[in-house]
Amino acid sequence: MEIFLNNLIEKSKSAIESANKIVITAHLNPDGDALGSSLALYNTLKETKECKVLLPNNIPDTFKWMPGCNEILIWGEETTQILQDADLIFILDYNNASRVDKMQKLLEESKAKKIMIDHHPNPQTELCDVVFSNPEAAATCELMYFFLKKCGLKISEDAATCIYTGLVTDTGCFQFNCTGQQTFQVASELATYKFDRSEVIHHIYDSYSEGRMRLEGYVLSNKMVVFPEYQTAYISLTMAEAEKFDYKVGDTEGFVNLPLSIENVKFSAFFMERDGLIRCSFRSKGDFKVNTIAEKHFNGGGHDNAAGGKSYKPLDEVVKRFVNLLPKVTKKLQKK
Ligand SMILES: [Mn+2]
Repeated sequence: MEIFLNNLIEKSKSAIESANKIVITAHLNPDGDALGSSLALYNTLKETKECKVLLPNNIPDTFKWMPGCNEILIWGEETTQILQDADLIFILDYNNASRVDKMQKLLEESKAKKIMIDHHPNPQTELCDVVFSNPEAAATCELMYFFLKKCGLKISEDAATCIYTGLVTDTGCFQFNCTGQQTFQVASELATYKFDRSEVIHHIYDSYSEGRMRLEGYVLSNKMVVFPEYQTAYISLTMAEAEKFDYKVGDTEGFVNLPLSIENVKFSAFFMERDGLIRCSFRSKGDFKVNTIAEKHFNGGGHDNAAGGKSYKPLDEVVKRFVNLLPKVTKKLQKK
């Protein structure tokens, strides 16, 4: 799918050229792809433009090594002015203004030109002047690579490192189904750069704290519930439990994927009490869709194999609801 139409690239190039204050935004609880795409663009534009990355909340420690990470601004009263003064805003790795939490209102009210680059389905097009959206892309970083190239911007070693980070994290090291021909094309072109690719992997995957490692052991042995008859498993976690293991934001990243390593588990869920609500994550293997379940039952949405939702009910109620839904929603997975 060609989304980088000439007229849209021309529009973006002139928006960048005429902008005096560029603000790059990405979604709440930024992941490797949100940070990768933001910092790739930041590292490219900062040479010639006044440009800032502004995120709704904190960056997980795992990604603090990324080039330019120290210069990222985190949302607070004092950053209001920055968003208000912007004349060009980039919306990266999210499809809807609600994904930037407390920044939503200012973003929607802003008169700045807005360019969205994203791979989540159903983009809020009316929010933006230019939308580059492709749900088939494995990562926003994949799209960012083509965007920078098509705009004639030179991709530095630092920007390449950031793009590679997003590719690696959103594809689980190129293992998920979303990994496509273009993903490998970008990866292969990035291989011509001199940055240390194995170093990127070490930073991301070999950076757990002792507490994070033990928390994983705890949820696997005590908190994972498997339903072989539904090829489904879930993990639930309270904040009190997590805190016993010196919990830090980002520590439960990837927990939702853990049950999928069991041979006959095709659908997995993770429920965690956080920020006064229950965050729900869903993953699946093969053609079992989890976004429809997230949408219909958990106030959320997402990709076919990776989705999320939330609930304001107590954790045990949310889990109960999930378990009660299983006979109905897992029909495709039940052995006849
Ligand atoms: Mn992404």
